[in-house]
This record gives sequence, structure tokens and C-alpha cells, in this order.
Amino acid sequence: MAESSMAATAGAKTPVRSDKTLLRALAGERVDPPPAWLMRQAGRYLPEYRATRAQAGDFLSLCYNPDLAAEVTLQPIRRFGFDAAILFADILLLPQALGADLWFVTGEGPRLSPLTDAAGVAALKPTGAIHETLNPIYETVRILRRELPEETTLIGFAGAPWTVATYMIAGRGTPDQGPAHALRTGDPAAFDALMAQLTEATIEYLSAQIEAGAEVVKIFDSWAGSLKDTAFQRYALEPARAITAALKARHPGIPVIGFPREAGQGYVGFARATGVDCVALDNSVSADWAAREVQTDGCVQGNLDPRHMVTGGPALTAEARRIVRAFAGGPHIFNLGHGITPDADPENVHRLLEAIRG
Ligand code: 1CP
Repeated sequence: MAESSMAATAGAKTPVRSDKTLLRALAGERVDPPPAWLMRQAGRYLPEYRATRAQAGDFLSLCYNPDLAAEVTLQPIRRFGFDAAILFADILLLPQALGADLWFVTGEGPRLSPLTDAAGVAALKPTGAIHETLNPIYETVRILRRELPEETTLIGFAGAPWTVATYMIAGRGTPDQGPAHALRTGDPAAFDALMAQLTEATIEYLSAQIEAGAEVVKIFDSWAGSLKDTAFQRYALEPARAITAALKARHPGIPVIGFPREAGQGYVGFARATGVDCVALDNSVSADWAAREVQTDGCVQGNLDPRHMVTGGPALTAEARRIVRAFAGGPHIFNLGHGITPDADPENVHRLLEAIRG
């Protein structure tokens, strides 16, 4: 109640005040202990996830089944009591909604029909058609808003246009994003047309998630690190800026987390240049450096090496506490630097939360 009345009087620029720790950190407040969640917190390291995935049949059927997708989103909340839940879906559902064929090869990863030229871009469905495919995802969001504990924040997400384009162009994950770089330099008009449509479609997709009940959205640019200098500005910064501006114009106060993974020096000034409320950091940068160079602009998220969730022991506790201390001077959301891996030990998640929360 208090939350909605404050929202009504807060005005367009002021973030909604809330008792939710994650929203407070995103609004620029230093929260002690910091709110915590983990990328890929619903996943194969949890036996209950593997059971629900088997019930769904395969990964994509799980994504498009709102009851089961909501169930796997809730599993790590029940088991660990994280401060946030992230919608269970995948960044590659958007290309599928735009007409790409998509399937997952067990043990290898995603496959899509490759998009190699201007004709391929022109053959994509119009942006307005995406909701036909993505409606079940919005239903998952609605179920989650009903079922999540009051103190848990619901995060929606999408891939950033560059990262999504790398999969669409190659038709699969690649070590160096070579095919996408080749199209970017070889046929810039086709590449720019693809980026423009992905930017527009991402705005529509995230906006629909927000309308369904997502309280924060995160933009995953997993391959931002392979863009340098002007290419980074044009294809990582600029789309993040355009998406953030459009979402905030439509949904005043909606917090946005940007994750330009492995951007290195590109993390500096990223929040100012794009308008995101929080920059998520991978574990290749030091927390002390990021506290000085990035957190000075606002909230940061990160950045424990996911290997600690496999190896555990005193190093896990020491490293988690070191990160909490490094970021203790400003707003911080605790997370890993990348997703938790299938070989992680769920007991180590309990140990991690103990280390953070004391
Ligand atoms: O169960 C399984 O076998 C499938 C494994 C899996 C899972 C659990 C995939 C396949 N996607 C997901 C869920 C997922 N993907 C979420 C759900 C929410 C959560 O974090 O719990 C999110 C946010 C993603 C985002 C995603 N998908 C990214 C960006 C983040 C990152 O990891 O860098 C990327 C690049 C993908 C593509 C993708 N989907 C799945 C795989 C194996 C991959 C990566 C392929 C590659 O390595 O190139």
C-alpha cells in the first residue's frame, strides 16, 4: 500500500521507494548486507530443476510452459531465499519470435538457422508479431508476481542486440563471434538493419515483461567484450542507451541493469552513457578497481568467480567477504561474474549467503 501511494507522488524521475532490498540498491542506496541473487540460479546444478525439465520434455518446452517455467524460477527462491528471482526464459526466444528456427543440441548448445545477408534480415517477421510467440513468457511473469514472496524482486531480461545478433548470424555460439564481425564489416547496411530491428524488438519484449509485472529488467550483452572502441560505442553502448531511454519513457522509474560482459575499461562511464541504473560486472575486473572507477556512478552488481561455487571451502567465504567489503562504500548487489555452472554444489550457495549475510 505504502509503496503504491509513494509511487503515485514520487514523480517521473524518482525511483519508487520500497522495502525490497534490491530496489533500494538500484535506487542508489547502500544496503547492508547487500541484496544477493545469482545468474542462472535456476539451472542444472539443482536436482529439482532437472526433474522439472524432464517433466517438460526439453529446454524450449520448459521455457514456453508458464506453470513449469514459474516453478523452476521459484525453486532457488524456496531453497536459498535470494533477494531476487529472474524470469526463467532464454535470450534466444526473441530471434525465434522473429522467425528464426531455434533448437538446442544436448551437451552442445543452441542452433539457429543462420542469417547471412540483407535478404535474411528482410525476411524476419515484423516486430509487432513477436508477442504471438512470446505470450507464454508474459504469462510466466504474471504467475511469478502472484507467487513470489513479498520481499523478492522479479527481474525480467533480454539479450542485448549485439549478443543476440552474434547467435543469429552464426547460427550458434562461437568462440570469437567471427561471423557477426564479418557481417558487421562486410555488409554494414545489412548488419545495421538487423541491429535496428533487434533494438526495436527488445524494447517491445521488455516493455511487455514490465507490463506483466517485471520490476527490474536486465540486458545481457555477453559478448560486448569482443567490440572495441567505436564498435563498442556503436553496437554496445548505443543500443543499451536507446533501449533504456525507451523503457524509461514508457515506464517511468523502471530500473535497468546493464551487463556489458568483459567490457574492461568500457565499464567506466557505461552507466552515464546509457542511463542504466546498475552495471553488472564480470569477474575479470577487480572489485577494488570497479569500486573506484564504476561504482562512483551508481549501483554495481557482481562479481564473484563462479568457480568458487564448485570449489567452495574457506576461499569461497574469504573471496565473498572481500567483494562485499570492496563495494561497502556504495550501492551494491551481490552476484557472480557469470552464470553458476551445472557442476556447482548447492551447499556452496548456502555457504555463500552465510558469508554475505553473516
Ligand atoms: O537446461 C538446460 O540444459 C539449458 C541450459 C540453459 C539455461 C538454464 C540455457 C541454454 N538457457 C538457460 C536459462 C537462461 N539463459 C536464463 C534464465 C534465468 C537464470 O539466469 O536463471 C538466462 C538469463 C539466460 C541468458 C542467456 N542465454 C545468455 C546470457 C547470459 C550468459 O550466460 O552469458 C546467453 C548467452 C544465452 C544463450 C544460451 N542459452 C543456453 C545456453 C547453453 C546458452 C549459451 C550458449 C553459448 O555458450 O554460446
